[in-house]
Amino acid sequence: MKNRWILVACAGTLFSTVALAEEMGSEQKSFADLDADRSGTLSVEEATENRQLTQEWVNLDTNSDGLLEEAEFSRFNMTEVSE
Ligand SMILES: [Ca+2]
Repeated sequence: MKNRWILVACAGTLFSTVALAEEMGSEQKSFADLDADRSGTLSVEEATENRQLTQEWVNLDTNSDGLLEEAEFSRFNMTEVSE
């Protein structure tokens, strides 16, 4: 009985580790990866893949045109590193 609980606990840890790894992987997508239509800018729809990018969107879209250019996106990468 005790072993069973240890197994459940281990499985839970494993699942949360996998989930975290997947989340971190998605956060590290490059501008080119996110720019699905190769327009040279990121739309809100393209940015939804990256939750943190979506959260920072208002701060990053400095010219408020609703799109992120590569220069604006590079500020997001710098923000991420400094945190
Ligand atoms: Ca913009």
